[in-house]
Amino acid sequence: MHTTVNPLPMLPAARPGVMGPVVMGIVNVTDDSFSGDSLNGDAARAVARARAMAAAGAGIIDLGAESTRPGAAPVSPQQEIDRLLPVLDGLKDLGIPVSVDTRNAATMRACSAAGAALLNDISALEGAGSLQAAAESGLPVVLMHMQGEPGSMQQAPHYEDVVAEVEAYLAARVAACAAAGIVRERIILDPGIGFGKTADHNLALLRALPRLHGLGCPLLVGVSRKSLIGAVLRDAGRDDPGPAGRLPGSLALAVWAAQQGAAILRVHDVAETVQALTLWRAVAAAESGVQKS
Ligand code: 7PJ
Repeated sequence: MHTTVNPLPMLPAARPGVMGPVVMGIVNVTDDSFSGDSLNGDAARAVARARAMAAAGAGIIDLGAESTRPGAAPVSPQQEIDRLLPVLDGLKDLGIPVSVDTRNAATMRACSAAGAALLNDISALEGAGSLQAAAESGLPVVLMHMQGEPGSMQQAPHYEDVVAEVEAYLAARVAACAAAGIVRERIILDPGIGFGKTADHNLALLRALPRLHGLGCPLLVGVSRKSLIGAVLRDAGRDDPGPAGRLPGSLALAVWAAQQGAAILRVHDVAETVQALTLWRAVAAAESGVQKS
């Protein structure tokens, strides 16, 4: 008998009757020098946060141990692995897939062996050995566009045509994956909002999501609390409340991305995003109100 295995079981296509994007909850596992807790304490907190997000309606958890903020302390693959494995272990029975946000081949290998269900790479598997590690894992992958490197990418982002260039880059990475044995059916693409982009670049990409669907893969969009929101507010003569105050803007962009067909939304505020999407879904699925006879 021939059985078809869905290579992306966490996506909407695998959830009959449920429309709209899956919410991916962001869990950062970092040394918290403020609290001074041990690594074990951090892992326990990360596990608790992931469980709360799953209970609030997240469909995927994205675990990351490397900060990509400018000026952030570099993390070695071994440190990354040491932070991630206890959390993956603590989430074995979570019931929803756990993704790992990493640029390192060694971390991909260790985490896939430890139960990760998805590899999320902001460098689109360009790192040394990453294509091979991802191919060997058999896991689905997220390929994200970034111009430059995290430490300096916001200094002078430049494109002649941001949408065409992001589209061409992602197409080239899909081809590189195919050559390495990662089939298109296992690939999720991401325009990389905020990664080497001005506010105008980011807005153009958010408008172009339908065009990016032409690449033939589901799209992941990450806008949650990003500086794009602050930049747009300042342009409109409003104050930027800073990351912790950007929830309303994050929700507006999440609903926009949902309407444009995004498959996964990567967010910090799971319960709030699930509420916004529930209302978006109700309107999108509503009957016309015209009496059928
Ligand atoms: C993204 C990410 C994103 C994907 C981060 C932040 C920065 N991975 N990792 N897409 N952003 N795929 O959350 O502000 O947009 S870290």
